[in-house]
Amino acid sequence: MHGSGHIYVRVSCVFMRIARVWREFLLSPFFLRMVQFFSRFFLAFILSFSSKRHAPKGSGYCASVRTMTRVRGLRNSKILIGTKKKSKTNAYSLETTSKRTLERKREREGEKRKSGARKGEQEAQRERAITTTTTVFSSALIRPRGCGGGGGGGASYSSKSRSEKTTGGHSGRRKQRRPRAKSGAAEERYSELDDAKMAAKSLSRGAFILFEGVDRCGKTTQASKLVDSLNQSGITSELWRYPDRTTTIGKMIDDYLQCKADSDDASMHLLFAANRWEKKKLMEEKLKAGVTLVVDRYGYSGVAFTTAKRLPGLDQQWCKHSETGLVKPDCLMYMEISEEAAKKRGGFGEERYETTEMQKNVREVFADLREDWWNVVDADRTIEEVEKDVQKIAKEAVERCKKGTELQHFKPGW
Ligand code: FDM
Ligand code: MG
Repeated sequence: MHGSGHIYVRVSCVFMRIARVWREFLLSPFFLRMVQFFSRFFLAFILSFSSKRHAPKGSGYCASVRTMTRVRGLRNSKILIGTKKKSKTNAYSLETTSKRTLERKREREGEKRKSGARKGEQEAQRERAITTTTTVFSSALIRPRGCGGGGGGGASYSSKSRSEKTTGGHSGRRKQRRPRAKSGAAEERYSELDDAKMAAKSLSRGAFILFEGVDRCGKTTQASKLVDSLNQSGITSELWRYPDRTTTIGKMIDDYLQCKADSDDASMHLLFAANRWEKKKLMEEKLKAGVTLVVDRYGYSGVAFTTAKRLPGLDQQWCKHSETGLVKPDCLMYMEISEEAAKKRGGFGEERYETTEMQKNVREVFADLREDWWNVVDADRTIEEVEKDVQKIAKEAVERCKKGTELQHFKPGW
């Protein structure tokens, strides 16, 4: 009995000690703060689920709900609950003292305001653009000729004359600007037709007119006659010849043709092509600047003369390769002459390819190269007769290019 009584005493002592520690813990300020913290947190948590509709905008209630809603999503937010404010509507307001949260909130609100303003601005711009476009294109009115100043501009709008009218003609920048459409003022409107003409005008350029054929076919005569007549009729044109014997490459070619120097056939073919490549940029610039180029021989001669040598490896395909990427002519006049008519025009000169056999082979290759779009001109006739045809074909090409077409280039394999 004595033993069991001792055990009871010891157990009760342990319990008493635990109860004392527990009491101390419950009465400790730490525990009280914990209780306070969690009860307020719980209250705010419940409030965050209740409808915001019941509380007036801007009230503490709304703020606390919003804060708590966000708090639920914020892991490291530090919340101190100790202020229980009563708002006008008796709603509870919870104050978060997390500076970062408040800062972020302000930042976000600032951004929202900014993007809102930007959106508003964009919207206004878009509306303005739509209004302008509708005003311009829905209008069937074509600006009366008289108000645009007439002149070389023709039907296309003349921003120069208009801006000169309005600004006194002293603003260079404004001259290039597109005129603004003002509703109600017929003079300030331009039509869709004008726009199309403007677009075409930007592609307006000179024509690349090419003469090809065997020796003695009269292409040099016709080419120079054409240039003269085009220039006389106000079409700026130049006569170009290939090979261009004036360049360094051209001089090497000249030596070869005059049998002053000998060289490998493949490298000679490439030299002839290089002679065209070295002038490609200039050719494009001239054409884009509106100059019509009348060219005596080009890549077709290059392919025809090298292929005519009938050398292994130097076939048509190989010969065409070096021409790929060069400017393609807009108009090709192939001067077709019979062997008899060519013979009547006098003997060949001293140059390398001026032999009957070579010319016969060249003629065959040209026949093989011929495409549907070529203009085959009967060169057996008199100079005047041929000239008539040549001029008609050339003027058509000039007109076509003046209206506006993009420059063409030789594609791989052509
Ligand atoms: N020729 C011309 C070529 O062999 N390859 C070319 O690429 C070119 C443009 O050079 F017998 C030849 C053709 C001709 C010679 O021409 C010079 P002209 O038009 O006869 O001067
Ligand atoms: Mg010749």
